[in-house]
Amino acid sequence: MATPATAAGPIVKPLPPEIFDVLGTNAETRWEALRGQGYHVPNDRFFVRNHTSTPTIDVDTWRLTVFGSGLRGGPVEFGYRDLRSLPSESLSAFIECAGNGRSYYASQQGQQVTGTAWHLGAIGVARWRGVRLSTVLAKAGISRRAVDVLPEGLDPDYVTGGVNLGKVRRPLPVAKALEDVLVAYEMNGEPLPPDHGFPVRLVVPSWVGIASIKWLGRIEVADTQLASPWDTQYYRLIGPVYPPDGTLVTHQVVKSAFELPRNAVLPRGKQVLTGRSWSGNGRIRHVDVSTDGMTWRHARFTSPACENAWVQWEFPWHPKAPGAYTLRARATDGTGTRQPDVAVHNTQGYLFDAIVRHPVTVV
Ligand SMILES: Nc1nc2c(c(=O)[nH]1)N[C@H]1C(S)=C(S)[C@@H](COP(=O)(O)O)O[C@H]1N2
Ligand SMILES: [Mo]
Repeated sequence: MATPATAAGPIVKPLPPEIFDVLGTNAETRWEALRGQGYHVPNDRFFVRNHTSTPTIDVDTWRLTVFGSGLRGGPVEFGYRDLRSLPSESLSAFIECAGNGRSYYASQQGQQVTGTAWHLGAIGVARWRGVRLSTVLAKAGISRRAVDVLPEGLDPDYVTGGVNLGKVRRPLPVAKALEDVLVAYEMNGEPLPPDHGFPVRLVVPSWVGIASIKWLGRIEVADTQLASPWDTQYYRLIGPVYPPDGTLVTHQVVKSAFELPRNAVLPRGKQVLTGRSWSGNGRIRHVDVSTDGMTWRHARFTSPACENAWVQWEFPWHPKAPGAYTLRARATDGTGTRQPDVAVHNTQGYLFDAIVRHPVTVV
């Protein structure tokens, strides 16, 4: 009999160094690997954030169990084919880690933060297909008294600092769960790849990535508020400007990135800079680019600017002299919020929204 294949590391898919930077159990997409790509990030270029490791799940025995005090009756189970036979829906949405950009708290602002030191590559936009969570919850008999749902992954327990925090799980208020959340089984027209949650994951548009639980196994529905370390200990903004127990992180913030390597070497003469901007608070209205830190000009949009996803843009540039330059892009989102020069510090380094200074050398 063949030996079951075991993954060499926490991530199953290949991680070629020209596409990914590996950070512990995670892999971030290099922004230069998105240049020339379309609106959606191909599955083999999409960043991976694993608390532990990608599990192998047998789809024939896999079940999603929905249970709890917020149902009118007892637990309800769904198999993979049950879900696939329900009405399906597709949407384009980003999944972005709340800590995306975290390394810039230290490198741009000289501030200490804990957590994975991502640059800006802990984001991707995909076309997701699946069943609305509202449809699944209706089938399971959600009651009008339901307050919170608690989706839980099937990956190994998360153990940190000698403490077992259990399965990766995070409560979601019923209002959001019923609004626009997808129980997704397809990513860019293919079954979900193992690293991205096969057989099914949640996609929670506009919210921090932790809400989009992968390898979904159970959903508790409760008529009381639920809690987990992922909303009491992590994913809270803690710092001088916040209340003592912090502020819960829900929506993502506005950000921009150039599709260039850090410290890119660029030729002198006419060229076109490209990038993308996004926000968890409405579509991007405009993007300004500066190559000298003083003057700003609008970038030209080369894709639609979609809510819950991003906009692609380009900016013609003609550097006349060789030397070191600092590129800056700053977006304004649907609420009129423009990226600031400095992000407000929080101890765990979430939601870095400041303009990122991108050094390049012209030769
Ligand atoms: N079960 C489970 N779900 C999870 C995680 C995890 O480790 N286990 N990581 C979360 C975090 S922090 C992020 S940012 C996204 C990343 O999704 P991706 O790996 O498909 O890019 O998945 C979320 N869902
Ligand atoms: Mo994350």
